[in-house]
Amino acid sequence: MDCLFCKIIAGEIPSNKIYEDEQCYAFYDIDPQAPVHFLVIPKEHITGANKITEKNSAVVGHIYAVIAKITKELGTGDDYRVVSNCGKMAGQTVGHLHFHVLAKRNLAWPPG
Ligand code: DGP
Repeated sequence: MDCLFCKIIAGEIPSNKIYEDEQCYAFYDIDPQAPVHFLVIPKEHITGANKITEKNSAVVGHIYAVIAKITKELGTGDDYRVVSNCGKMAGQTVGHLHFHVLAKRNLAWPPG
């Protein structure tokens, strides 16, 4: 499958991995927007948040639990933002569901 993030999961494209289990993969973003900025992705190829269904949604809860664990390990405290851009207008550039985790700076709201 011609998917950048599937290739990262498969190890065909190198990444700075933080965590991996049977359901998801976490790695640092190549273009960090905060002192801590990593991505967590399901191993299943889901193209975006709009393709989450009752059937495949369990991984989303798992990913949030993994994020809580990783942020603790990275010492971000309880202050972080989770973002999943869906569609071009929202800024999605990679067609594989991903959750950005940003921490260790003050984050403005609303985002641009
Ligand atoms: P989004 O724009 O929401 O679809 O986020 C895609 C993110 O993926 C963006 O912040 C940059 C990151 N990214 C793109 N290509 C690579 C890559 O090859 N390696 C890593 N580590 N991150 C990448």
